[in-house]
Amino acid sequence: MINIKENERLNKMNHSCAHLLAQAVKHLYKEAKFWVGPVIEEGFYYDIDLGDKTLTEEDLPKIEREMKKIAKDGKRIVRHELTKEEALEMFKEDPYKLDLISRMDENETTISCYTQGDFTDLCRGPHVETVKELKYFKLIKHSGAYWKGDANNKMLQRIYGVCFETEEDLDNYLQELEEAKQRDHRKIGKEQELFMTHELVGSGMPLWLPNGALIRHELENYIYQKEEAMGYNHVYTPCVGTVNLYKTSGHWDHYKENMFPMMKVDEEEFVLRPMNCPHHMLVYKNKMHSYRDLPVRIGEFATDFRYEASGAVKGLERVRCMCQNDAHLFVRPDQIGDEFKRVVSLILDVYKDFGIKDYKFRLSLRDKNDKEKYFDDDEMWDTAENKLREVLNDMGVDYFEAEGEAAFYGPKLDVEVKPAVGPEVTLSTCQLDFLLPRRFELTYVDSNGEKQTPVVIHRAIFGTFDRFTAFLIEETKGAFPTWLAPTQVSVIPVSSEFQGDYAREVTEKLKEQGIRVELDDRNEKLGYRLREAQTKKVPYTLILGDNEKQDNTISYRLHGEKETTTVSEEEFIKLIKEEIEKKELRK
Ligand code: TSB
Ligand code: ZN
Repeated sequence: MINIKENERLNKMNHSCAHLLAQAVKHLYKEAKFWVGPVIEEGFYYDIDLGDKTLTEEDLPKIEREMKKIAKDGKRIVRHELTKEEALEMFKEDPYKLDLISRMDENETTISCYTQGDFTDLCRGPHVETVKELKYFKLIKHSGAYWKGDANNKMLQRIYGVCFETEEDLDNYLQELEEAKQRDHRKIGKEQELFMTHELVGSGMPLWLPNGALIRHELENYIYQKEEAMGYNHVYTPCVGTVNLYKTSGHWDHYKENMFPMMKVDEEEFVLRPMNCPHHMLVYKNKMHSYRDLPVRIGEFATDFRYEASGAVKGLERVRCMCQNDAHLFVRPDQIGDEFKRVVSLILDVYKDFGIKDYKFRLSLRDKNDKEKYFDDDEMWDTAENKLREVLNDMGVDYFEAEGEAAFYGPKLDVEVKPAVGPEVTLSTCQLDFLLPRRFELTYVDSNGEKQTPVVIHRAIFGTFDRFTAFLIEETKGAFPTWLAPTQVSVIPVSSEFQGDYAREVTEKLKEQGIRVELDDRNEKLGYRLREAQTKKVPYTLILGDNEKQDNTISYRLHGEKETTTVSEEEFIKLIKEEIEKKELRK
């Protein structure tokens, strides 16, 4: 989708359209007061105080009609400049504008306003010449938004919209938006019974239903095998730790706002863990290590809890209870490059297996001025950051750099992907850490018999099973490759009366072969049952009629295709088992 913020002309039009929206709202709701109306990647929004009124679905078309009316009238958009005093006087009845004016830069002596007809808004501009230029726009949705994003403040009404130069552009955009909605993992997750949420469990705490759990199980087996082959040792550790554990690691000082609050049990103070590194440090420390044993690779499918703002939680993509595909690799300084390279290769390998092509590597560095978040040791940071850069350049991997995105303990390489709806998120991550091994006083004995401190690489290939599954649902639009599909084969006798016994026999045979198969011998029309298998996106639908029964054959139809292929039972079993075994992607 086009990034409107980055397109000069569209940016200007969307900004003007935000003013047009505000003007229309003011016409309809006299008491309306306006906070800010910025242009965003997807168009624009305006945060508005409507007193006690909460917008409903029916309000948007009304506001849109008023916008059209004003636009048709075609008033010019005129810029004026005021002194700060004049502006304070002009907006003296408006606490929101007064707040904005009072926070303006000391050096800003003049303040600009834009007027169109009966409406004036404080604004830096630029704008289009006249509202007549705004023809092809649409209000997309509305939501509540706390003033300044602070839950202690008043909830304002946010209206989102978008504006284009031509009708065709707007239509294309709306169509893309609709397609994105169809791909949204929350929608497919419900339709295919992959996961659910319940207010009694809590927000950001999804429950994986049997179909989703099957997918997750396959993902676990897949990555476990890869990691085992690469010399990882997997452990199980508790999803709580004491406050002291997190004080030792530094999370208590640097990560507390992302953690659930402490709970006291007898004399011990516990927290739900937000990360698994401290536990793995202790596993490493449980025995002596020689330089020859390194790298030591400790992996775990580990449950973590993080405080995510209630407005930020989203399906499986951003949750408060998550399971990381985590590992901590304890290496000698001379092994950093090689081990980091192996992790990046594993990421590339996994993405290839899943057919993921649309992603970006982000090298996340510290913000040199933020001494509070990042521990203060320039040399350590520079060494770590340069090392990562060097390996990436060496591997010829494309990446961009982002300051201020590092973990508090070190720089990292993140893989960024774009969900169907909403901003980019990180899937995989690989992080370099010189700090935690020191804080836990980890050692290994070098070739001279001296104690040295190892370096730790934190890495999560899937990130979390939660987020990866969300991404996979959207990538595949719910049509999972056969090895992952909760139901791999749907067996449909043309008539349950005449071919029901044969269909049951075939179903049993496939089950014996470990294939996830469902028999649909309901007394429903064939067309209806075929359509349902299509909607559920089952990879193979077997249609068994008299011919098939007589010849002991199978006619199958692949999801999304019309033609049927007839093969012997053995052939079918061979072909589907091979496809599952090879973890083939859908064609
Ligand atoms: C890799 N200590 C490291 C670990 O060893 C760590 O926790 N890194 S992390 O904070 O970046 O988290 C790992 C991954 O979890 C992220 O890359 C992201 O893919 C995933 N993740 C983070 N927050 C959430 C969340 N709220 N919901 C779902 N997945 C999340
Ligand atoms: Zn970690």
